[in-house]
Amino acid sequence: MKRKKHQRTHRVVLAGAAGLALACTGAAGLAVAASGPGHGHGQGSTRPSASATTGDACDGTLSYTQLDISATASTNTRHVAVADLDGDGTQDVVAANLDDNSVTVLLGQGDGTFATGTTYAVGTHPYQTAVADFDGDGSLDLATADFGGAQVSVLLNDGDGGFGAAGALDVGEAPRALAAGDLDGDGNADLVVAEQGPSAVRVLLGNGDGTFDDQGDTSTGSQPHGIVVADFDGDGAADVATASVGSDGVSVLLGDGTGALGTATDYATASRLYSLAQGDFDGDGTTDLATVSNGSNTLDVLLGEGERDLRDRRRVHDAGSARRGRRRGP
Ligand SMILES: [Ca+2]
Ligand SMILES: [Ca+2]
Ligand SMILES: [Ca+2]
Ligand SMILES: [Ca+2]
Repeated sequence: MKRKKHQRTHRVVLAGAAGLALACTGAAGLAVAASGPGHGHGQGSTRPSASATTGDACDGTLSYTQLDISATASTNTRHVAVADLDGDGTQDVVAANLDDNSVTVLLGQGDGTFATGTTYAVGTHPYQTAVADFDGDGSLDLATADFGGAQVSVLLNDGDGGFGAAGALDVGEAPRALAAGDLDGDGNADLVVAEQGPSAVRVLLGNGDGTFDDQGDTSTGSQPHGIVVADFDGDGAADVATASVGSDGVSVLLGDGTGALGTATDYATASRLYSLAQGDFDGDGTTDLATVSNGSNTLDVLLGEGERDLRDRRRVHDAGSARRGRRRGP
């Protein structure tokens, strides 16, 4: 296994954090937002907390200042996302409040601090938020996976970082995660939803006006808990990958460019996967995957091979051990 040495490790301890997001925030440098049940779970005191650099660039020279942000009185904020929601060039934060059936939007003020949060009602038990421009007006909108309600809530941006009443889309049971991407290449943002109940991913093709066409379910590994959209085989069409909490593996479903997904190919990993991230981690130009295991406290990195041959390009291998990919389904 190849290992790259890192010059420096930065560690920030956030007790009980379950979600984490990082972003360069212009003059404020790097902002860190974290969330989790450990912050007073069940005591009505959970809130997103944030730290920011005191430097003026994201150059790896970091010092942290703890910012006490009381974003919400609700409990159990499970996920945070970072995006510029009001278009002022400064990154903002949106927190999904699992037990308050709401999201809280914290607008960044450009100096590492955030304005008082504004909370918007969504469906039952929102577990994760995805950010994209669903109505094509140039402002980023929000969608939540409402775990308890078998719904996805969509909140459209008014252009200033404010959001209207949530619209609801019915999906499969126990949606745990969702991601935005353009599955059919029409320029409109689409959604993919990881459904823990049926162990499937649902594709919702965006019409570009904030509405979606439901394309139905495609099976994944057992109980998907994380989901990403990226082009894993390099054919220009968006694909989907999910991380399973129930079957110790990552499923890759190749898109055909029309919004349809092929049969999942599963890759074995450590147990109880809770989240999934994509990126080119080894710099070879192909898309890789990283997933963390709640069961064994490990990080699995799956490096994409990206060959054009169909059989080869379905392969992803585990950076830490021999390839264990196997074809799923009949
Ligand atoms: Ca902003
Ligand atoms: Ca929009
Ligand atoms: Ca689309
Ligand atoms: Ca592809």
